[in-house]
Amino acid sequence: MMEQIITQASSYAAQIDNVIHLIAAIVGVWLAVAFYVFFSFIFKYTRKRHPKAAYITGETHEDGKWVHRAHFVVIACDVVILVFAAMAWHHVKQQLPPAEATIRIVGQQWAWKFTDPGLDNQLDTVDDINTIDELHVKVNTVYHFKLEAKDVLHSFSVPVFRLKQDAIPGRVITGWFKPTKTGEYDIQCAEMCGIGHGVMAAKIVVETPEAHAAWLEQHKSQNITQNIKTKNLKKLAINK
Ligand SMILES: [Cu+2]
Repeated sequence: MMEQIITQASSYAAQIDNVIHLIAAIVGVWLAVAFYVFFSFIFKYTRKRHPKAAYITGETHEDGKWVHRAHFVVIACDVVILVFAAMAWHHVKQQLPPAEATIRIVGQQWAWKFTDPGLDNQLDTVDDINTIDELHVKVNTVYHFKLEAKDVLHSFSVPVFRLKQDAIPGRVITGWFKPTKTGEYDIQCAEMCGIGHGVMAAKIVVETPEAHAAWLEQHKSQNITQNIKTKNLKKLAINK
């Protein structure tokens, strides 16, 4: 159902959708029951058929049963939802499968900066590739991300991955995702972060290993120069 509305493009998207389906099904049944009772009472207890209203306090054991029984069923439904939600949470947020690549994501007013480890697959080396508002990743690869915020709270959200993670100034938050479908998808900031929040959109390009290798090759020389420049500037600052 959810996949018809929005593509599933990560390894855990289906599990999260299943929790949404479960909640929709349970709530849907209760909605139908509530409407059935509501309308049947409207038709059954018309003024013509029952001119005098009965005053029911709910204090007798017989009356109380109608409240308690419904309560227990609602609690049972809550427990079922909790179990499936906790399983999804554990898989997505508390497990960290071994990384095949690690990227850095920095949110700031009002753009996303991405750092790809480059050809050596190591962050903080000279061949790192920095991009603004455009993230390139390889399909079927487990990525760890190091998420940071430079100024205020942001939230890194990739709807097709069913991924959303707050970025908090002063903290480096590690998470993971595994893209499963090639294509270009939206990245959004999902936390009000100032007047430009609405324009803080970016895109993620999930590509085949060959296309990703070509992208790395295409960007390496340009970024090596940029990084060396930055390093030299840092050195100059230290020497002063
Ligand atoms: Cu924002």
